[in-house]
Parts: sequence; structure tokens; C-alpha cells
Amino acid sequence: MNRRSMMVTALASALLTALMLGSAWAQGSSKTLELTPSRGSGVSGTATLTETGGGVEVVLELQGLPKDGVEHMAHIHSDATCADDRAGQGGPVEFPLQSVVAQGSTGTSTSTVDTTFDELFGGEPYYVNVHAEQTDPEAVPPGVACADVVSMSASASASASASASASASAEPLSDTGGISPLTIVLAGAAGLVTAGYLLRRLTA
Ligand SMILES: [Cu+2]
Repeated sequence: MNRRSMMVTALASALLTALMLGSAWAQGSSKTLELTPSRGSGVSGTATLTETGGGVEVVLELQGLPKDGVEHMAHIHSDATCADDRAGQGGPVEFPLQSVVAQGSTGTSTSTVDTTFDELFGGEPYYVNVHAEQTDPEAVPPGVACADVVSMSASASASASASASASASAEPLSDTGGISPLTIVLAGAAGLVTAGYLLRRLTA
């Protein structure tokens, strides 16, 4: 192998490493939103969104459900916020989620939604809404717990302030994202340094 092709190989492998780490980071990316009670329901919990290769996985975990065995519809709605929904001005259902069935006062569901973080966190308003027991088959019951899906930048500062107050909080919400962007930059830099070293050796 000549010098030029060795250098190209080193550069290409550094680039490939950075790309692979970058995509692992994007796919492992996860955000936890806090579901807070609507209309004095006492229902709260979390919605954990994880970007996967085949969509966004949404895991709902609820506490304070009023009645064992009751099924609660859940959706991601668009074009409005939790505040709008609580004021009776909710937006349309964008993505249906698996219903949560109360087991005692807690309940969980896992859904995979055909969307991306870019869409959900792109700036248009979305909110995760868990509904009360359906009593009228013609009507969607009101929400009992809600979480706004806020944009990436707003969410980053929210999670920064959440970790700042983590010592005071029993259960701080966290970003559970896998590999950090810093790791990717460092891996890329290490690759470039290696390529530079090889080049110097070969041209000395
Ligand atoms: Cu809904």
C-alpha cells in the first residue's frame, strides 16, 4: 500500500467511526417528559420518548390512577399545548398511543409511533395526553395527565435546570441518551490525529 492510499484509508476509517458513533447516538437518544395532572385528577407520571430505527418509542408510566382495571386512552396531539387542552382548546390527535390499563393505581404502556425526534421536537407544538375513563362511546373523554413535547433547545435548558435542582428532587428527570456529541467529536479528532501521525511518519 502506498502512502497516499494509507492516508486515505486512515481518514476514511476516522470518518466512518465518527459516522457510526453519530448514528448510534441519534438512535439511542431519549427524552423523559413529565406528565402532570389535568383538571385536579391527581394522575401524574412520565412519558419516555426514544428514537429508534423504526420510529419513536413512547413509554408511559402513570401513578395516581383513580380505579383499578380502567382503560385510559392516550395520544400525542398536535397544534396545541397542555395549557390549551386544559382550557378546553385541545388540538387533534396526531399519533394514537397504546391505552394504559390501571393495575391498582399505576399503569404503563409502550407504543411505537411513525415519526422522528426532528418532527416531534422541531418547534411545532405537540403534547402527550392521557384521558379519563371512556363513558360515552361517541366522545373522547377529557385528559387526566398531560406533557408538552417541547423543542430541543427549550428541553435542553429545561433538563439543565432540572439537573441543577436535582439535589432537591427525589426523582430527577434525566436525558438517558447514549453516546454524547463530545464522544463523537473526540473519536473524530483521535482519528484525524492518527491519520496525521501516519502521514508524518510516511513522509519523514
Ligand atoms: Cu387524546
